[in-house]
Amino acid sequence: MSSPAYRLAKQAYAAHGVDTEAAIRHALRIPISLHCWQADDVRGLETPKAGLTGSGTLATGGYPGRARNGDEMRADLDLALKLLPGKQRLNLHAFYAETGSKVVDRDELEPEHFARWLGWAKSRRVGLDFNPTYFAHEMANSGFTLSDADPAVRRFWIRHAKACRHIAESFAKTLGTPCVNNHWVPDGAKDAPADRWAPRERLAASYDAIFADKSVNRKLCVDAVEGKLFGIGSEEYVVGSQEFYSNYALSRDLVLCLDLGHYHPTESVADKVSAHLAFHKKLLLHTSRPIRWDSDHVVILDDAVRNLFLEIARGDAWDRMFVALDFFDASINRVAAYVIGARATRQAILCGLLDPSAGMKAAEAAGRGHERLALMENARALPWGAVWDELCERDGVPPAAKWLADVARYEKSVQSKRA
Ligand code: RNT
Ligand code: ZN
Repeated sequence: MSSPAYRLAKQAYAAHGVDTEAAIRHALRIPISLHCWQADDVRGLETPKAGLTGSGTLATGGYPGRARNGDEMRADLDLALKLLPGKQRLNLHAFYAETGSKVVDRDELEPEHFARWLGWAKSRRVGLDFNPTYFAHEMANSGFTLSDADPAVRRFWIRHAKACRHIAESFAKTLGTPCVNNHWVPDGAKDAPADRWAPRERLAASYDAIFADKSVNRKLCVDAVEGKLFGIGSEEYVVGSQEFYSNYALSRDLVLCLDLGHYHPTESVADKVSAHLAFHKKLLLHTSRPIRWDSDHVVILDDAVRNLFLEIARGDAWDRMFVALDFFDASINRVAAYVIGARATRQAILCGLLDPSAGMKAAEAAGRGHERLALMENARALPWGAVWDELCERDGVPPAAKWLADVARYEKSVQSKRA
C-alpha cells in the first residue's frame, strides 16, 4: 500500500506526463559503484604501510570509528548496503589487497590477493570495479608516476597497471559483470614547470605500453582514464589534464571519467556530457563535491549533481554511463557518509527520470522561451521527495532520514569500540 503523499505525487507528475512508477523502477536499476576508500580514509591495507606521500589524496578529520582492516571495511559496507535502495557495486583500489603477512608490491599483485573481497562481492551479489593505486607509495614520491623522468619508475607503474588489468578481468569473469578499471595518476607539479611537454609525452607512451597488452579482454576489463584540474602538490601543472585524457580516451577507445570535483568552479560538468558524448561512446562519472581547494567532500543533492543527471535523462544516455562515488570525509561517521552520498546520487538519478522535460523541449522548439523557463522552475517544486520515500519503501530500506537510527546503533556497538 503506497502512502497518501506518494499517491498525490503520482498524480502531480502524471499531470506533466511523467510516470512515477516507471521512474522508480528505472532509478532502482541503475548501478552505483560504492568506493571502498571512504571506510578507512583512503589508507589502504598494505603490509607494511606504505604511508601517504605528498602527492595524491588526503582525508582530513578525526571522527572515531575508522575501519582498520578489510573485515571492518566490509562490515561497514554491509550496513551501508542495507540502508541503500537500488543496485550497488563496489569500487576497489589496488592497495586494498589483503596479502596477510606477506609483502606483495604493487607490481606483483594477483587476483588471489583480493580473494576475500571477491568472496564478499559474490555472497552479496555485488559487481566489482577496480582502480590501480598510483599514489601512497615510495615510487610516487617524486610527484610523478607513469610520466616520471626515470624509466625505472615508469616501468614499475606500467607493471602495476598491467597487473591491475588482469585483476579487473578476473573479477569480471568470476562475477559475470564487466569491471570498470579506472586510471588516475597524481602526476604534476606544485609550480610552473619549464617543460610541460615531456611528461605528457611520457604519460601517453606509458599508457600505450599498458594497453598494448592484448591478452586482456576489454569487454571484461573496461578501462577508464580520469583527469583533473589541480591537486594537492600539483596546483600549477597536472600532466593528465582534462584535455589530455579526453583526447587520449577518444583516440584509444577508452572510457573517459568525469569527476565532479575536478573542474574550475564556474565549469558545469552537466554541460560537458552532451559535448563528450557527441564523440565518446561512454563516460564514467565520479560523483563528488568540490569545496574551495578540496575535490572530495561527501556528495549532497546540490545543483551540480542534479543537473548532471538531468542532462543524462534529457539525452536518454543512461546506457552510456557508469556511475561511481568518489569522496572521503574523516570528520563524520563514515557509514553515514556512504549513505548520504550514495542516496544523494540516486536521488539525482530519480529527479532526472522524473523531470517533465518533454513540455520544456516543446516550449523551446516553439520559440516560447519564457514558458520553457517557467516550466523548469516549476519542475523544482514537484514532490519528488514523496516519490523517493516510496522508492525506499519498495526496496525495503528506511525512507527519509530514518536510517540514522541504524547508524547510531552501529556506531555504539561497533565503531566506537575501534581504537
Ligand atoms: C583523485 C581522483 C581519484 C581518487 C581515487 C581514490 O583526484 O578523483 O578518483 O579520488 O582514485
Ligand atoms: Zn575521482
